[in-house]
Amino acid sequence: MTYDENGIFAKIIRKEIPAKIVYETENVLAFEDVNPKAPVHVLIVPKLRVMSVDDLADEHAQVMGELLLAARDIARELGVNEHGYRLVINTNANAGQEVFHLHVHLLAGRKMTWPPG
Ligand code: DGP
Repeated sequence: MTYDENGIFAKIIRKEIPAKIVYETENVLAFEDVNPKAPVHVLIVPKLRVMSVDDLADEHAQVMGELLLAARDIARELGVNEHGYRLVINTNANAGQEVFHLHVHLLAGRKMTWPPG
């Protein structure tokens, strides 16, 4: 599989289709999930053309660090950091990945169960 330049998140990053953007830096974009699974459900994506964690190269370490720090800042901005939140990165078929542009789900606003189904 190769990265799809016309994929949904590539279009959101290029602002070709709308999304409720909650955070943006040079390397990272975050927006509300269209089909939320919790009261707060934000998707945090690197602007890199990377399909999944399995597609990462060592040179992406800096941007992936920025992604995690973005999650920290977004959780604080949305006021969910103290009660808590879950970060999820689905990778390939068994994890249920549907969109092949690497993304972190930030889920919050309700009690979550463990382990995930
Ligand atoms: P995953 O299963 O990890 O690949 O999650 C993909 C998520 O992307 C899923 O929770 C729904 C969300 N999603 C799919 N299409 C769109 C879209 O067009 N806009 C937004 N905001 N989210 C989308």
